[in-house]
Amino acid sequence: MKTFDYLLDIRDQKGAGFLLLLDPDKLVGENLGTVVKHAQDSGVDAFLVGSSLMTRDIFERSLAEIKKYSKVPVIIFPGSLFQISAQADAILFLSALTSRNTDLIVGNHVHAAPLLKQHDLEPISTAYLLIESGKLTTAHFMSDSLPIPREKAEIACAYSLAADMFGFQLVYLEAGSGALAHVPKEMVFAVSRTVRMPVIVGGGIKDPEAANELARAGASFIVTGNFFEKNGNSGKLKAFADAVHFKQPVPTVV
Ligand code: 1GP
Repeated sequence: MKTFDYLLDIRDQKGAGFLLLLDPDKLVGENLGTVVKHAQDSGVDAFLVGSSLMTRDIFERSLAEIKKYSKVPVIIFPGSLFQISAQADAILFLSALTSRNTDLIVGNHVHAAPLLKQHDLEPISTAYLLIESGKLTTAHFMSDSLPIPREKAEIACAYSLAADMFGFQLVYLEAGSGALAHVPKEMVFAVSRTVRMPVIVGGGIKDPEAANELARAGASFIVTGNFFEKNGNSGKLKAFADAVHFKQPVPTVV
């Protein structure tokens, strides 16, 4: 089964999917096997692996370790062309539509595409939209984005509609890792009613209540990372997963 189809199934069954971002740079010194197993047991539906800025040459090694223990898909969330690997199940083929750097809209993709084909790595075409979130995040800075103002849902809708018309598979509303404020639920609601494609929301989601609100507003997938990189918070993974999986299973009639 394609990873994208798996993700759609999860969304349909559970209301929304819970994706955990593993940034290899931030997990130095951690036992990745333990992290992965605990996340799976807590209800994480897939792992995203990547970083807006990697300062160590540990991408392949980290990915191998994550793949070794993961029973759910491992999807590259690339911060650069250096984050491509045959070891993953899929890659978010990101076009940073809010960027002012054409290489990040379509440019690096020309270099990447033949490699993805050679590796038989499933690309999931993703319109990546940076949303204003209270401070300049690494994602905003590195993607050279002019972020969409948080109260201007209509701009996010228009971008998403254009992305839908181009045929993107996903739209990612990104507040940036460690954002002060996550994407507003009103924007998630508006975008998810405007386009048919699934909406991913990430950045600055710090409690299960916010995750639940965003999922109920229409996010198909919720991404968190930063919160669980901090000591002592991994025990809250299950509460997040349960909050994202808001749809109750339909009882079987006997
Ligand atoms: C970043 O959306 C992700 O792309 C995760 O953000 O680290 O703030 O949870 P956080």
